[in-house]
Amino acid sequence: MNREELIKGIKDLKSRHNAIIVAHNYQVDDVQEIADVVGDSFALSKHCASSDADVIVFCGVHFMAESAKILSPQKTVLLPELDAGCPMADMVTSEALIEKKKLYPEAAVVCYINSSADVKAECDICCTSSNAVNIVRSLQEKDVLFVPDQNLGNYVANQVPEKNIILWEGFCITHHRVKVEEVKKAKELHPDALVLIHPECQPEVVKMADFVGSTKQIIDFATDLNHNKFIIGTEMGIMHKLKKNNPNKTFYLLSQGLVCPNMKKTSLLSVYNALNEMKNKIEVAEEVRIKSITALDKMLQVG
Ligand code: CIZ
Ligand code: SF4
Repeated sequence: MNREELIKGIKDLKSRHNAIIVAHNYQVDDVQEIADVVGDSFALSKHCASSDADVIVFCGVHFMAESAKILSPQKTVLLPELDAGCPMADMVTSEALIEKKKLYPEAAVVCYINSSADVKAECDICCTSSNAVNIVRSLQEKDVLFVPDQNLGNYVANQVPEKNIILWEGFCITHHRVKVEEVKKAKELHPDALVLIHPECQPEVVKMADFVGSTKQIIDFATDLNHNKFIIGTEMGIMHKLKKNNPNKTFYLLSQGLVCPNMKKTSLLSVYNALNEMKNKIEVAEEVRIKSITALDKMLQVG
């Protein structure tokens, strides 16, 4: 099938199965274009929960489809590429976390949404890169065990100095490799561009940013600001929406290394195949789901 046939086939399958397609901001352009909604993981999961679709095709990585399933247990959730995982999320297991918690019995346990349902089930509260600072600030406890991203944890620690943040040694392979030299070079090449950086980058890199934020915050900032040149320090998939929303502004990707191989696995063909065969269903054991939804609900209460 060629591209047009695939797009037409996906549309037909969508209406036959009463399905919606949601795509993360890091997906390839073609997949973003066929999606009903494009956004960050939590916004997409919330959208899925409030939709009346029977089937959700989640174009993203495993923990994201799992979060959608946690919030929509009665719906069928398909992950087009079953081996699209998040290496950072895999850097913490529930077993290792249970052991670590024994060392810090007084600490609140906060998990970044980039974690498995099993890990979320062991945490007090979840956070995203949009709300991590507010979530940690809202806690009663002074000690906070933050998993799995050491870089986001470090960023939060700087913003909320009254807390004692215990870091986990996880990191995003894509954001962690951005170098200070690359930021310096990009600034030299584009001196009048503002530098927007994701907090999954290392602290020295984050320090050089004009603005630090999640994918949604970066898109909103660049769209709303009366400025027209930006250097973008997050995964390259975000460039599609930035350019589409702002045809008169110029965006430079900070580093050619800002590619998440797992996010790039999903294609029109894999979306078509998943829907056609109704395959790659994501399941979360009910006991784990109930425990993990508590961490997500608590995050929602903080807002
Ligand atoms: O929560 C998300 O979707 C992730 C992983 C990043 C972001 O900044 O949106
Ligand atoms: Fe995981 Fe990083 Fe890829 Fe996001 S960009 S899915 S954190 S590996």
